[in-house]
Amino acid sequence: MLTEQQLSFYRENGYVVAPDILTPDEVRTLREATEGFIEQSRKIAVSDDVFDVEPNHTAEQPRLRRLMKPADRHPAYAATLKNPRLLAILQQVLGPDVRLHGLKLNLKPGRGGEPIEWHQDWAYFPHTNNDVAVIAMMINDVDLENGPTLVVPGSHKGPILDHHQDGFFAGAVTDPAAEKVFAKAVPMTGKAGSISIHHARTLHASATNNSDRYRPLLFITARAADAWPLVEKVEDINAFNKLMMTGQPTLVPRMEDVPVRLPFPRVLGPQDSIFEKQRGLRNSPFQRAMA
Ligand SMILES: O=C(O)CCC(=O)C(=O)O
Repeated sequence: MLTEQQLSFYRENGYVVAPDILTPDEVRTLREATEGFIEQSRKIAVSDDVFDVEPNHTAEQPRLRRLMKPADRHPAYAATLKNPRLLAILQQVLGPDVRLHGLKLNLKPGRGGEPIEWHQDWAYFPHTNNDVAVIAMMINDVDLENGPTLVVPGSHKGPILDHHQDGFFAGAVTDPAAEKVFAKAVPMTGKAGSISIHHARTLHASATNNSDRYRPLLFITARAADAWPLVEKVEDINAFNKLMMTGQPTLVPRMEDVPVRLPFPRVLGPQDSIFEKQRGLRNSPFQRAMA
């Protein structure tokens, strides 16, 4: 569970890091599973439905940046969705009734693992109310060298910035005026077994991995059961209700006065990956810093 202090820090700043949430055994199982998938990715040359790899990925030097649908690939990842400590924390943050939005594993290989550009998750998936949050589980230590997630404190209370370029959703902030805001960012670092939580409206990015270590982070995105998605189509209510992690579903969305800018039109196909989508960004503070 989060302490009162951690919870109020989260509410005020839109993020918090909490140490020692996963047990050493849980961390070991997640790490072994993850190392296994890095090994397996040697067999593929380009990204497919399971492995999303960097352009310079090879069998000799595997550069796996995301494992798709991790809960379907290994029981260690699926188990995190039922972990009682994580569920209790989600209830503290989102209320008693919590629905999964998604689980993803971002790996960020060492020696130049790609940055993720500044964005707000809410720009991808706005809901009818503010109770949407992301837990990141640190499977290895995350430090300043290996590409921690960076967050702008308090930005969850601000506007949704423009994420469009040339009339298409670009998946990253394109407003040049936002750069003075990025300068206020802080890194979310911690030992393996720690978690970070950020609000879906919090402005965040992640830096290049300059270490020689992988930086795997397993992300649970979750929402209050009454936070209704404005983009994801709910066509089958039974399937939608199977996403309940704890508590009761509802047919009564809770409406709040939230800022929304829809992520349309989208670029479809392989470009729909956050990495490929963001690659087309003309005004990237990270690419400028590396040039
Ligand atoms: O990998 C990270 O540090 C951040 C990931 C992220 O923001 C995302 O995948 O939306």
